[in-house]
Amino acid sequence: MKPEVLQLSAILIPEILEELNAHYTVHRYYEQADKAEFLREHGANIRGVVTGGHTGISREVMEQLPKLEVIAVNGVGTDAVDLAYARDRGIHVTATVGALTEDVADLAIGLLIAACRGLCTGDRYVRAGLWKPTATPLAPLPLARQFSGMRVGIVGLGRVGRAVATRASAFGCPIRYTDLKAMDDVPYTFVPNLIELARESDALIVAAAADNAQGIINAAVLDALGKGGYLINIARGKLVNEPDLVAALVEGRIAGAGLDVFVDEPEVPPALFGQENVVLQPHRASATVQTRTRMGRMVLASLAATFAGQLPSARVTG
Ligand code: 8YV
Repeated sequence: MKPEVLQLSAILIPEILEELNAHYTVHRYYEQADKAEFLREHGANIRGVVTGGHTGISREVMEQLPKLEVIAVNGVGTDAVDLAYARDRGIHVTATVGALTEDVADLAIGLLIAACRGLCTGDRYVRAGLWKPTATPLAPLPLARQFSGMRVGIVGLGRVGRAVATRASAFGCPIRYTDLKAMDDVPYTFVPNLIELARESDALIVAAAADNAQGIINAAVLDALGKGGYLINIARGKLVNEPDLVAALVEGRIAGAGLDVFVDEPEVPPALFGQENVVLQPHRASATVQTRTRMGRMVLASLAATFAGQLPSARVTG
């Protein structure tokens, strides 16, 4: 009999889905109208869970899956899984560490360039037919802010933070970073204090894990970043105090932002929709065919190893 797997978030690569369906009896939790009833009926048979980094799995659902052996996170962040509880029960939690680093770093730089160069504003301007020889000089597009050479501050110098630093360095940007401690294998300047880092940066890029941090980018940090500063978040929405960020953007206390993640996805603060100084993405940093295929393969490998009685190599639970 095929092992039963509960899928908590969509997988968009057909070949990965085909393989998943070929080897397992897959229940798509997000398609269940009555989730409580579904868990009562099938919870006791579920041996594996596939979920996204942001989606994770609640402890309440885990408690209704007594035979659960593995939670394969199709993402790098495991902050939405209770790892301590999983360890206590001997459930492996795996993540796609390393598979999406380049894409996430690419998007961080893309968002920063889009925000400071006004790419989306320019796109809207052209589409609206406003680019005409007769366009009134009273309402021209404002000049943009140069990206090359910007002082970039990175919050969290893990895999993604380092990949962002490599890219920004190639644009001549001096790099500073903050983390729990200084790293001796990088040529970048360590700034222990986040407010200090913001004060010394033209752009702050949030690339930290969110397991133990919440709301660290608050009004004080944003005011230190200041009127000319940009905030980029490709990590987790909850790392930012969203009301503080919205206020800073609306009041022009920072220059702009590029956001791929939000506190309560897919909810986005409506106040941001009218802000020309913000570039918004629907949590798509890892959403390329190449990366999602790599991630999907890692998820399949984690399930296969677990059900073969082996330790999955991508486990983060030790
Ligand atoms: C993914 C993420 O988009 O890696 C993560 O932790 O949040 C994202 O890169 C998500 O996990 C896709 O399911």
